[in-house]
Amino acid sequence: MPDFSLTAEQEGVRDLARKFAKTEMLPKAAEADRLGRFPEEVLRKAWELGLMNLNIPSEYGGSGLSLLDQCLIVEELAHACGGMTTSIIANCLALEPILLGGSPEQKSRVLSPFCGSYNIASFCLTEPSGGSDAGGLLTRARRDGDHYVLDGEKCFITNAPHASLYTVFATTDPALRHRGICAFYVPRSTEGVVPGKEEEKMGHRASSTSTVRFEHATVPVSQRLGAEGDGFSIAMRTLDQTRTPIGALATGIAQAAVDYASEYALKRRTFGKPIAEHQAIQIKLANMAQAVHAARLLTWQAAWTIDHGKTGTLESSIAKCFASDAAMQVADEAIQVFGGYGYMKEYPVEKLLRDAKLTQIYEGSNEIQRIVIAREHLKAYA
Ligand code: COS
Repeated sequence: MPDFSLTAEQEGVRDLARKFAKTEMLPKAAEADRLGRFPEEVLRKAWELGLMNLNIPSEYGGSGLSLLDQCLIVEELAHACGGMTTSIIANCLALEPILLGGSPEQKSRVLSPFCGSYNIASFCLTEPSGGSDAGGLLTRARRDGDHYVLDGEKCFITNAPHASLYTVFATTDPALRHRGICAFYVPRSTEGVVPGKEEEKMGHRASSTSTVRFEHATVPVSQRLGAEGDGFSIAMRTLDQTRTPIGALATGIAQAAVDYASEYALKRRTFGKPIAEHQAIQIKLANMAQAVHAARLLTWQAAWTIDHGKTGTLESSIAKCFASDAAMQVADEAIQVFGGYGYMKEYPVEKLLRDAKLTQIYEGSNEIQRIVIAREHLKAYA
C-alpha cells in the first residue's frame, strides 16, 4: 500500500471466483434461501476449484493464498450468495486455530485431509450463555490422566451438522476466565459429540447452523492446541485473521445491492424518465457507491496489514464493523430504490438485507468490534 493494482494472479483468482459465483451459486441462491437448504453440491464444487480452505499453506496441500487474495475471492462469492459464502469459508475459521496453535505434527495430521478431499470443519466458541464474553465460556475440560473430558454446549455453529471435525474452546476452571481456556480439535466421530437440529434463520439460509453438545466427550491431550490456558489467545488471534474476510463478505453483499439498484434505476421510469435521472435516486446511489468503495478499501488495507506480518487487531475490526454496517445501509437503500418491488421476495434485494444483518452480528458483534477498536485506538494515547 498504497499500490492498489492487483497482480495477474490476483485478477485470475478473482475471475475464477466471479465465474463460479455467477454460474454455480447465483442460479441456486433464491431457492436455497427459500427452502433453507444447505447446497452441498455447491460446496463440493467450490472445494474442487480450490475455493475452500483458502488459508491452508501449500506445505499442507493448501493454496497458500494471502489474506488479500482470500478477500478478493470472498467478495465475489458473496455477491452471489452471502449464506453459501459463509458456509464455504467456515473451514477457514475452524482451521485457523490449528494453524495458529497447532504443532507441526498436528497441522500435518489435521490440515492435509482437508486439502486431499472434501471435508467440513466447524469453529465452536459461542455458547448459549453468551457469545460476546468469550472469556466467560462455560464448557468444561476436566483433565483425566492423558485425556480431557469435555462437557457443555456450543450454539450458532456454522456447518456443524455437516462437519467431520470441530475446533472447540473449553475451560479447565471458569473462575480463571480467559486464563483457563484451552483449544482442542475434536473429530465428529468422538463419542459424546452431538450436533443439534438446524436453526431456522432470518438470512444466510443456505448456510447450515446448529448447536453442538459435548457429553463426556473424551479427547486425548495430544488434541489440545498449544499449552493449557492458551485457548483464549488462540481464539482472539483467529478472529483477528478471519474478521477481515467478513469485511469482504459484507462488501460483496453491498456491491450486489448497488448493482441491482443501479440497473433497476436505469430501467424503471417515473414522471416520464428513468428514476436514475431523479436527484433523489442519484443521491442514494452516490451514497451507496461511496460506502461500498470505503468498505472495500478498509478490507484491503486490513488484509494487507496482516499479510505484512502485523496482528491487524485494529484494522480487521474496523474493516468488519464498517463493511457490515455499510452492507446493512446499502441493502436498505437498494430496497428503497426498488420501492414496493424491493419488498417482494420475487426481487433479489430483500434477501441482501437479511443476509447483511448477520454480518453485523457474527464473528463478534459490531458492539464488540467498537470495544476492540476503542481499546486499540486508546493505546496510542495512554
Ligand atoms: N490477540 C491476542 N491476545 C489478545 C487479543 C488478541 N486480539 N485480545 C485480547 N487478548 C489477550 C489480552 O492481551 C489479555 O491477555 P493477558 O491476560 O495476558 O493480559 C487477554 O487476552 C484477555 O483480554 P481482555 O482483557 O481484552 O478480555 P475481555 O474478557 O475483556 O474480552 C473481547 C475481550 C471482548 C475482545 C473478547 O471477549 C471478544 O472478542 N469477544 C467476542 C467473541 C466473538 O467474536 N465471538 C464470535 C465467535 S465466531 S461466530
